Amino acid sequence: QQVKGRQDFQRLLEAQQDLICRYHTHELKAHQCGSILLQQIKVPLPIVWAIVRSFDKPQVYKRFIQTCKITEGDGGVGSIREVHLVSSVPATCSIERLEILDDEKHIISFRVLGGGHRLQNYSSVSSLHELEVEGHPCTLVLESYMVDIPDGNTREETHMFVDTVVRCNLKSLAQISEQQYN
Ligand code: A9S
Repeated sequence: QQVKGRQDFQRLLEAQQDLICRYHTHELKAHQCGSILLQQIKVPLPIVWAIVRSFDKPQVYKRFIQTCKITEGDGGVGSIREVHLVSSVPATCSIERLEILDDEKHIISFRVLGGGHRLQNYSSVSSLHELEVEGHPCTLVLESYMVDIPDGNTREETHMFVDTVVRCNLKSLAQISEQQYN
């Protein structure tokens, strides 16, 4: 995606390079694939973070999720959620554990423990970064993931499939954030 305010973006990447490398570097095994996507949202960070940090309510912006319930924990690190997916996707449910929730660095990470779908060992990290574009407060979201390549699928197919889902979630996050802000 194109990011407006190129210089601001470059400055941000330089300033936060340690954090980005630390949280978005995944050690991939031979049967795994991963990627990183970014989304710029023209909304101040606290509004976006409030949506992203709610481990118990992913359905607010993830359109493939129909319902979610916490089965273990209080929504903090170590909590486990059971999400039920909409009927249009080739999957039923997913059991996911909250791995990182950092309200200062604005990082959230979860890992798939199991469920009725093909994305085994999926894990993702999302980080939010404050950015000013043309004088307006903006949020840059970086989301990286890794996942096992399912039997019978190629690396490219897996990569394309997951990128499509994540891009869709990020676009929806931008929409919902903008609705709340405006
Ligand atoms: O939920 C996320 O943040 C990211 C992804 C890639 C979720 C994928 C998914 O929920 C489906 C959309 C249903 C696709 C899972 C866990 C498995 C799928 O097959």
